[in-house]
Amino acid sequence: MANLLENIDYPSDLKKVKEKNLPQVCAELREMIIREASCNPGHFGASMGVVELTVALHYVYNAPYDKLIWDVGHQAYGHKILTGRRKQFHTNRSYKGISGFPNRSESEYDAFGVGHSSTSISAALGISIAAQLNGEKDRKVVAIIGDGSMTGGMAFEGLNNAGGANADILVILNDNNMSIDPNVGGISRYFVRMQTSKAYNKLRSGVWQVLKHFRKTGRNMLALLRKHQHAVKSLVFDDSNLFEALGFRYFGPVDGHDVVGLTRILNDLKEIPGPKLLHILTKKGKGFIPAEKDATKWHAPGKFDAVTGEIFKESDSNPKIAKYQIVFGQTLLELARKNSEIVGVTPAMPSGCSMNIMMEEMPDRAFDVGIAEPHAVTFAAGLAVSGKIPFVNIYSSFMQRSYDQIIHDVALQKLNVVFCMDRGGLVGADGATHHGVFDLSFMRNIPNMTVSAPMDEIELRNLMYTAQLPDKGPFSIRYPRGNGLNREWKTDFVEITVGKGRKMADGNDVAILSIGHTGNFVTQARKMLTAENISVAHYDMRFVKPIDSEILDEVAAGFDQIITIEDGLIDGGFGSAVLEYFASRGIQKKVVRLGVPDRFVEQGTQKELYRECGFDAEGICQTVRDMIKVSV
Ligand SMILES: Cc1ncc(C[n+]2csc(CCOP(=O)(O)OP(=O)(O)O)c2C)c(N)n1
Repeated sequence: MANLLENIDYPSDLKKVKEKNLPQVCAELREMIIREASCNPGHFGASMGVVELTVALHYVYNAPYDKLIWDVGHQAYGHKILTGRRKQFHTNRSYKGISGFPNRSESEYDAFGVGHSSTSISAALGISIAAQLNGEKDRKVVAIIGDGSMTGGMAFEGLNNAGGANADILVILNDNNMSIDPNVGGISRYFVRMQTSKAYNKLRSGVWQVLKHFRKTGRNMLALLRKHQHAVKSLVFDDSNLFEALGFRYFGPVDGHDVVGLTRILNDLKEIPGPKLLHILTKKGKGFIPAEKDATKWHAPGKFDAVTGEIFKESDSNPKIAKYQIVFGQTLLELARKNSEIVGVTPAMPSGCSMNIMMEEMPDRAFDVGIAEPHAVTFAAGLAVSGKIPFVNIYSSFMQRSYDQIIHDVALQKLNVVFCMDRGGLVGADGATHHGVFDLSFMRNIPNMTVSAPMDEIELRNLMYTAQLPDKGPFSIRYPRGNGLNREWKTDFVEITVGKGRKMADGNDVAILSIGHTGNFVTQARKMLTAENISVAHYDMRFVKPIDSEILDEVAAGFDQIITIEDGLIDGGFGSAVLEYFASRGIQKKVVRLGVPDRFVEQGTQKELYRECGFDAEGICQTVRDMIKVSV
């Protein structure tokens, strides 16, 4: 049969396909995702798992009038391909290309911008209530959320509100029993029980009653239920069901890989008013055997061979150079071996931040708490109140979720919690939702908080060592995505004096103050500038708070022109801290602040984005040249 996908640009084209040919569309969609993701890497397993659901949704619903809201959005590749972006899909996640996540400015089919988890139900409720207020009674609103994202508190806040509001929304729970790592906690166990327990294994009479109300369409559902009695279990009106208790009508669990079955169920559910939840069972990575076998590895595998499934090493990967996350993971374990009070906390990112290294050796002392950043921080506060020293590792952009918990539960009580923020700074292909560019700004205005950023992985180790020494109080350490520098990083621990930076190089013309890994750009820039007979002093400040006043006084005394550089938002960040220090002492100097400007930066490689923002080595050189030119 001719290729069907080639003729599908929009859902209107998909709707012309005969129902019996939908499995072929799914096969072609899968093939395209494999082909594209193998050479242009991104998220993989999640999109593969929802191919049938995606096709069924666009077959049944009338997007963009009907609103489909993907939670996290890392599973929306099929949705993108079916909604006008098939021909651009090869630019997925690349500079100036399409975003790896649903993005309202990219397409009217992307009903809500996402990237962070557990927002879909709240957003769907808002959209549904707005439709009610606007008199758009026929508008359908669907939230699609994974079992991992269902562990996030916001998902429950949304369910609670929606159940009480009697809003007309459908929540589809895509249950593949996985987060990035295996899903954790009571909810995850509950979902497994729902699939296996005898109580859920029989068809309840309620389902027949509900569906009889909707006779014409109901017949489809009944036929499907009859056909799949072995696999399809259904519950209706059962208060022992969590979702029912919250005010939702629960349907399922059903086979999420039966595309025809799904279209029929969705057609039925369209006719049922009020809050409904359809529980579907899928396999992450479905259709690509290596991905089915190791879902964690294939969450975002990088480039791979589309036939053999061999995952290629990153082109810049030097086996001797470790990623910052590995240095964090190994160092945490080393410290935990020496200090029995140390515990580890990660909200659903054990392999992402490498806390799995500690988990393997010390399963009792390292905790995956689910996709629950606010909870992770307050849980750590509880541990700290009892004398433990928690290392909470949260990607910088996800830490935004925990702001009140950091202030109210940790800093206000001056607790010894160490916040390790991985992916601090521009992260690259994940784009605007994931850039960790706010943390220096939002951490430095919290009383009691130490705010630090290592220039390299040895500094990271030493900062981690320092943070777990007695009475350090709340201590944040942020480091970037990617590789460190030194070949031999397993050095002996050295305590770093809190609030002390270091002079890296002398110079006469301009002083550059750097924080974190941007110091390495300065090192490169100095080499280029020295060749031009321009002499630049360089200080690695290490701490944004407390800031090193001795260095600042020295710089103020010796230089008229100063540059600050940070891989973070300029406004309110490190450079602002320097300016505030100078202003408070009446010091008037020309200070140029380099970093991320006051706008959202899209996706690209980190290199491309550093360039765009002008704080890579070339950007520094240019800034220095311009300053010198003006002053001559
Ligand atoms: C607030 C937040 N924390 C962490 C993440 C990182 N993250 C991306 S996908 C994912 C797992 C999601 O699991 P699930 O919802 O079950 O979807 P699946 O990948 O299994 O399809 C996590 C933890 C995130 N996107 N947002």
